[in-house]
Amino acid sequence: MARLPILLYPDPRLRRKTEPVTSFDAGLQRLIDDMLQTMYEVPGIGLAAPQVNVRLRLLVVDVSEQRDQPLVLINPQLLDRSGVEPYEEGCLSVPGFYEPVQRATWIRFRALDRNGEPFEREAEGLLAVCIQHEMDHLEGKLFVDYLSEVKRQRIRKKLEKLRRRAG
Ligand code: QAP
Ligand code: CO
Repeated sequence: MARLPILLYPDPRLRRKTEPVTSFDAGLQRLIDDMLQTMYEVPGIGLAAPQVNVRLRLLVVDVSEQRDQPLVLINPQLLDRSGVEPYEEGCLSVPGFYEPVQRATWIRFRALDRNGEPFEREAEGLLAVCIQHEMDHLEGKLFVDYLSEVKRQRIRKKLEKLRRRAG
């Protein structure tokens, strides 16, 4: 397994369209394991394929305290949602910044697991928020898009400065 480099906002590759996964081969299994390892090592609670420069509809999450409940969602679809509340969100591609975003507090979704088997599930609280955040990545959307122009620019400028300093 390998830790993958994560693209940082405002990298334009975070905005690209993603394609459905059609092949559940060894390459995909390796990508999933690498994404899980990357998420656990940082550590984070969710990671979507575009963040590691892969244009596929694939994401991993684990919001458990023991870090032992990995969830792999492939070609996910939102079936239903309810309730709206602000939740303080961060993002592995926007390190160091946390801002409240309004999301549904309960969702029902459908996805394929890592073997290509379809499943349906409900989620609430942090898990529901995290899945919606990661599904946004598949559309090239970031949590900073929900913030005011002023806040977004401030975050962008600070991260650009950091990146220049890091080379
Ligand atoms: C998305 O984000 C999320 O700034 C997943 O310096 C986050 O795992 C959804 C992270 C919160 C809902 C609530 C962020 C790690 C991890 C940072 C993450 C950082 C190091 C973010
Ligand atoms: Co994110």
